[in-house]
Amino acid sequence: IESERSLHRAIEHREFQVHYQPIYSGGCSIVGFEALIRWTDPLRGNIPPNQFIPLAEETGLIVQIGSFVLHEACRQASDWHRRGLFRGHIAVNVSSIELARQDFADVVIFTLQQYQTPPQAIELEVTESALLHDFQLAEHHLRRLHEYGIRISIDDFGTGYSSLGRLRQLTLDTLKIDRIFVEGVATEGPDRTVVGLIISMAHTLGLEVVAEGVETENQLVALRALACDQLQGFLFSRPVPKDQAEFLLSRHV
Ligand code: G
Ligand code: G
Ligand code: MN
Ligand code: NA
Repeated sequence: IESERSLHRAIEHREFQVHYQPIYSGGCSIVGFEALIRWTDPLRGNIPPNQFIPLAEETGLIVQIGSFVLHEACRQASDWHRRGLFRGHIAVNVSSIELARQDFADVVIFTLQQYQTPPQAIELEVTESALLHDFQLAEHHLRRLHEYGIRISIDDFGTGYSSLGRLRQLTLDTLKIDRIFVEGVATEGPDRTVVGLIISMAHTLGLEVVAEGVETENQLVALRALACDQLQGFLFSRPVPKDQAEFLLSRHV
């Protein structure tokens, strides 16, 4: 468990870095990347997000951390677009704390403008539980951001409990199926059934589906058979630093 002090220091000393995990189409070309924060403490080395994101949320420091990740993602997306290296999107995780702020949508749009980032080059990942707190405000932000052209996805889908009625109210592009369901998709049983149902439902609503946590060839085969649109997981690549992401792009485009 981290202290608030060490988090403050890490922000001041710029100990955070953004890594990028590729997201592939069914045909195995890279359609997006998920931006994931990494903290390297000079003495203790790598500290996983699970060990500091909860504290960052409790202390409100997640607002600064989230802002850092969004700036990096916008800068990177603009750079890749300008260089003609990549025309897909970078997905950024949004915490419930950020989404609950009155100025959230304004700040996001302002950041894109600052880097002249094409709106469709950024996706915001929101969990079902982040929507629960103040659904009205969250819906308002997401509608505005979507109208601006930013992509919106529901992260860890299936683990929270958003009603279908509420999901329909949101302007979304993508559902990301939580890896807990993807784990069991290769064998016949409830997980495969659930994944199949999520995909049919998403397609009925006009949404694309990303399977997260794809680790085996058998899972990939099963997901293709269920018409899953996009795939992400260690089978393809771990989250990697920018230079390695560019290497993956040069191999795949
Ligand atoms: O990268 P890793 O799988 O270790 O991430 C663990 C958890 O931390 C995941 O739930 C992921 O969504 C979260 N996380 C990683 N980067 C960010 C970030 O930039 N912002 C927020 N809010 N959560 C993040
Ligand atoms: O909650 P969220 O979906 O944002 O979590 C993203 C996290 O999932 C990242 O920290 C990433 O390291 C992790 N992740 C990505 N692919 C895989 C995978 O194939 N298996 C496992 N176990 N974790 C993964
Ligand atoms: Mn995510
Ligand atoms: Na997820």
